[in-house]
Amino acid sequence: MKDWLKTAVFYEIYPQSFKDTNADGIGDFNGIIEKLDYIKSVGFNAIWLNPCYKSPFNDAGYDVTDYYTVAERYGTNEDLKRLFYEAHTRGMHIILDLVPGHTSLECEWFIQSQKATPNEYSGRYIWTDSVWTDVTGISGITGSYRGLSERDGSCAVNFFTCQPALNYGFAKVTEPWQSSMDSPEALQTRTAMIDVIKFWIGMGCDGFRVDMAGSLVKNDDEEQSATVRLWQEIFAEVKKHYPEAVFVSEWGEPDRALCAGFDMDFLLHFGSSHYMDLFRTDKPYFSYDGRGNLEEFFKSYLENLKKTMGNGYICIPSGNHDMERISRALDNEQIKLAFAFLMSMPGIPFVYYGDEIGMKYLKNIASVEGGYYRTGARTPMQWDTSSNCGFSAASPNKLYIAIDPDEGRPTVEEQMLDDTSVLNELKRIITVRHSCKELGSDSDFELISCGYPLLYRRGKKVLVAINPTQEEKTVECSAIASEIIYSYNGGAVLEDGKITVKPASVAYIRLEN
Ligand code: TEU
Ligand code: CA
Repeated sequence: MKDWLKTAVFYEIYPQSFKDTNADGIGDFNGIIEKLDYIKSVGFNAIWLNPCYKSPFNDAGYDVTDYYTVAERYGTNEDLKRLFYEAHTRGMHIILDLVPGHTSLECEWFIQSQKATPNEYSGRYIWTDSVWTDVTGISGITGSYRGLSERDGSCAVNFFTCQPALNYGFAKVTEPWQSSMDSPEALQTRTAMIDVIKFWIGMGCDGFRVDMAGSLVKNDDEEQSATVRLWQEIFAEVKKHYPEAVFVSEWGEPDRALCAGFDMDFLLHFGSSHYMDLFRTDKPYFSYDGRGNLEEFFKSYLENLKKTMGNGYICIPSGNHDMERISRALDNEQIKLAFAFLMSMPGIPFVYYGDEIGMKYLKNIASVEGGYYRTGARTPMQWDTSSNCGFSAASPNKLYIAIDPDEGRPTVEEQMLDDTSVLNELKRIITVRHSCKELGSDSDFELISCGYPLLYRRGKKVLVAINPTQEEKTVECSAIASEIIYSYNGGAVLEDGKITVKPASVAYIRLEN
């Protein structure tokens, strides 16, 4: 395990919306470089960058045209290299987004693959042997691209219609047009993707977040064992050359993902994690009325933790570019408590850009680049009170997505000056995480109670108590306090076999032996 990962706190950047430095209305690499000191000042020491490769942007860049060249709108490969360098000089790390499951329709591989004459790329994608034979009903395939190619066949797609699925083979081959996992064409796809990984790591990137990592082998079994094997084989090759590279999967099944060789996996809005119960259901746990329920969340979490301990990390994100923002259901006070939870859990925390100031989720705004409901969580970062909130010097109608029109919108500048802001509270919380080894990624986790208050012990010695409700909560607790490491809004009192947690407050308490 790479050492830096053990103490990592990640910041996710959606590059389109972060910081524009050439007034074209869209964020760029230079903008990220400009803001590295800010990112570091909040306590983040690692960054995940959403896809920044050449693309028609029908799905915000998750439709890659050229895996080896960055999109002009963000800068050049050299600029990205400089971003890696600038991050490294600050002791920070950067991972890129790898999209191995599909390309855009404009990718040269797909253009070649659509030709009637067989060529090197004919088997790069999943094609049936006739346009009249469709590819529906196979696990891992979401639809097809039919009747638009010179080649007689239907091509499987992985997500939107504009994302033809790359061919890593089928776990169980049931039709003549399906490739096995070890067929030459499936192995060639695999090699092509390994080359992409090697290229960027060679350029100085520290690893990858892997898009739809569980989707690669089609017609897989319930346990996705063929996809697990595929990744094990990919990592065996990559790690021969780059043992230090780190990989986090968008899989949502930590047990499988870590067994496949990933260093970490996300809990997400899909899968069996009950992640949504924390901050995003109609009755999220982190709300004042105390009607949330984390039993299912912890049932799944503890099982996953047991299966993965010592083998990699579970990542609980504050949100991401695919979800409504955490602020949709939580106000700033509740967001502070949510951060106190995220930063005191095992594994690696991820914070989505803008969540650190409680940026709003904008409902019902027009879809941009295939975002649909996700667009409301992708609006430009709000830096200050200058024009376009300091995001861009372009005229407002040129912006990638319009700025939140609410005049009360939060900004970094204003929150930095306000000691009671979400931003300053998060800074304090991350500082505590970095300075207390019991709160770190690897240390032991013991759930004491998941009602109200939420109580758990980290590294045997530190008790975390969180009460999101508006009433004081008292429960029995036999531990003995030695020192309050962190408290917010009154915190908690632990004495005489009881703990009382004040309304809407949190405490990290060091225990006596
Ligand atoms: O997402 C995969 C995915 O299934 C979801 O996160 C999805 O975007 C969401 O559930 C919609 O409701 C990944 C990327 O994170 C996403 O942005 C891409 O659109 C998708 O893959 C295709 O590459
Ligand atoms: Ca720009």
